Amino acid sequence: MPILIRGGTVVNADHSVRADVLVDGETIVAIGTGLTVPAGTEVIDAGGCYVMPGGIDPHTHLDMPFMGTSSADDFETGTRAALSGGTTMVVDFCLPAPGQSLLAAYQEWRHKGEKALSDYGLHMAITWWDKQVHDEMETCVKTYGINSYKHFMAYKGSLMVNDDELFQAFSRCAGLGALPMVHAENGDLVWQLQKLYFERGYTGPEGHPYSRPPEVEGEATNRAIVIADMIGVPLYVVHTSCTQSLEAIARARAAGKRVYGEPLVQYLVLDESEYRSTDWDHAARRVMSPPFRDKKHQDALWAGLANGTLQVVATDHCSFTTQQKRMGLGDFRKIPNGTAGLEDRLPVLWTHGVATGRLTKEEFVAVTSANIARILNMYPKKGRVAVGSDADLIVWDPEATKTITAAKQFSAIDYNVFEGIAVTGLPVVTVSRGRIAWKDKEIRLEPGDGTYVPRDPFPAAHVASITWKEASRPRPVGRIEVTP
Ligand code: DUC
Ligand code: ZN
Ligand code: ZN
Ligand code: ZN
Repeated sequence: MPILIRGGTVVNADHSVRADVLVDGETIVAIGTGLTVPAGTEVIDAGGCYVMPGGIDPHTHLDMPFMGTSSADDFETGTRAALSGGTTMVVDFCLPAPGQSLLAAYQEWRHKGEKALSDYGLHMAITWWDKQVHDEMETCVKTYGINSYKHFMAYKGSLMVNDDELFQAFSRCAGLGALPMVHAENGDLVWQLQKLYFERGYTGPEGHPYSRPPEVEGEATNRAIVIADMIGVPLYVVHTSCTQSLEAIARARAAGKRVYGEPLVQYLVLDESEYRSTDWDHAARRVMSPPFRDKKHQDALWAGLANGTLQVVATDHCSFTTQQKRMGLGDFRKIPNGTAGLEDRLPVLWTHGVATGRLTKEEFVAVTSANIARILNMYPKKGRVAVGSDADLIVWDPEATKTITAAKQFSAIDYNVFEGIAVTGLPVVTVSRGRIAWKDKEIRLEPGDGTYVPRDPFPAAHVASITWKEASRPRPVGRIEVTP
């Protein structure tokens, strides 16, 4: 059934305008005033509201085997939570098991994704390097529509890759037009610090942030940037949490490198003091990597978003129940790492960003949707309210309020790290590919309604590597013949 969203202000990343939006089938077919609408059109009153592109969360781990368990939200509960909070697409990570073919991992994640209510895409993680990985990356890019590859510089002994492997994988990305991404923490240092603090008796969650200080993130971010620059490939730094990492990204961008940074909404509002709670469960529920930081880092992250050094606000949604977190009782190194945020990302960011004047509503659209759609090469199909774009839309009431509580959430876990936070600004209607997904505080879509979104290679990856080879970098002078 066609849908007319009437009387609202359409907000895109570049400008806002009072207009109605007509949706027919899966796409937006008209924007303007006095539109002629087909018989049987469902009319949604958006008076006093903003009509924005649905949120895209490019960093989720749904149903992911990790640290001896599996994340609690799967593609069903995760995308339901997402839609209720105004996010209409997630991009999750295929994580091949040790020795598993990338192609098999892709099939496995597509199978998990069959339960999705919303659209989804996939990145691929590279957790070791060999000829098979090299060869299979081509099929992933050209046939499966995966144009982004995640590398863990931490999790020594399981997911971590070293500089040799980063160099080879980044080079392969450059050749295929794919975007390398990094989890930037120096995994050797983390390993040593974990051992040190554990042996000193810091066995509870308070040991977690001590073992992963901002310096280890800053070092790894800078190292990944240098490696990407040697190859001339763009780089996306996931979960940027601290000034050290932000500064490395800012330096790179000032030098003309295409480096992108992604703070999480958790880092913008929650801080390290959470780990000093005397309630073990409270602290353990907030254990994720990188950890929440001292408050002083937050102003820098907000500034980075406003000035464009950082482009995307994500969640790294990787939820574990309290029961799962208790796997780490007596040893913080065994607490499954991860926090949830899919449901709350937009309202929390609006409340702490737009309502406080740190971000404009257009910047809000940029960092929640449009920028990542561009970076992952799916713009303007996604990330924009425009004729011909997918009808992934939110009707956003900037005056609507609620207090976040686990008692009312869609996520499968039994707590919420934002518990008790009052938010102002909520999606009253979410439209996903032309269907009403969320209205009157009810989810209207079913598992399986979501569609996999393949993505074409990233043109800038090719351009950057060619430019590097041809021109931009001083090349070694010719070989010098030495004669006796
Ligand atoms: N960090 C987390 O906290 N969870 C999932 C993986 C990661 O890098
Ligand atoms: Zn299947
Ligand atoms: Zn990570
Ligand atoms: Zn992650």
